Amino acid sequence: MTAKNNKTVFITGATAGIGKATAYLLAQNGYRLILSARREQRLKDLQMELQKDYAIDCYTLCFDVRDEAATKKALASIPKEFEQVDVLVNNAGLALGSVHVEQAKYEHEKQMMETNVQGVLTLCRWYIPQMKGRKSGHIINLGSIAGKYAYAGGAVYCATKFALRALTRALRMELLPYHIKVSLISPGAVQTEFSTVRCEGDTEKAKEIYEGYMPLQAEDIADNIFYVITRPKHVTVNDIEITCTAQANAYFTHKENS
Ligand code: NDP
Ligand code: 8X3
Repeated sequence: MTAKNNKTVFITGATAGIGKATAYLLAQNGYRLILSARREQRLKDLQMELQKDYAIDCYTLCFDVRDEAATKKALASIPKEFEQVDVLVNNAGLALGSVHVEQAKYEHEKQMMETNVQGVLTLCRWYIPQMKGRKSGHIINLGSIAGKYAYAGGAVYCATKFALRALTRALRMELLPYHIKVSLISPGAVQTEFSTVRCEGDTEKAKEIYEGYMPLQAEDIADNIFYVITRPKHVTVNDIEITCTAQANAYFTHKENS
């Protein structure tokens, strides 16, 4: 039986990859969870599994972070017992396409900007007032090495993650008097549905991205998130940059058979 933890963690983008792995790890450690994403059935299945296997309190919310009104409506519907959020993990995000700017689609750019930047801001705006009121809380944003090293074919995705890094730093300063922690985790390549989404469902192309080396796994980043959450009250991890051993940065990955 899992020992209960009295902290509530809200994870956006919990239906796949890093968000889902984080939900498992935190459930194993008895945290109360609020999990969100757009795919409702996946959320329900995950909730059932976590409640059954770890006997945790788990609430799910289905909404698109790009839709401010829908997001606020969903957040306002949260029952009293899940009202206090101690840790907000802004994880929902995506890249679409790997083409040069002049070939890129406006709709893709819009979706990346609205998900990776504005979605994060909407969630922050909702939870910061209660965190300020309690003078405690923690916001963890999922950045990327793409937010540190811009690369050709990733202009807009990189721009969203550079923006996220900037807003994370500004938030850290704004929230300093309120003892609210703000952390950024910036991974390199992680083997998740991210590449399938980026390649617009072309699973063969997505698979090739991870060939010839051992990429990070979603569980590696969940482990980072758990570490960041479990530091003592007086310690804040501001920034983690993490890559697999075969990757130095966005430009250099050592592939064995290429
Ligand atoms: P996945 O594609 O595996 O998971 C993305 C999650 O985000 C899904 O649960 C998806 O759920 C959710 N999501 C996407 N768009 C929306 C939306 N508009 N509204 C609500 N939820 C949404 O990717 P990862 O787990 O790899 O990515 C998680 C985060 O990590 C992202 O911010 C990504 O940029 C970042 N990252 C990923 C890296 C990688 O190589 N994989 C490396 C560095 C950073 P649903 O579709 O059900 O809505
Ligand atoms: C995802 C990592 O290198 O595909 O954020 O941009 S990368």
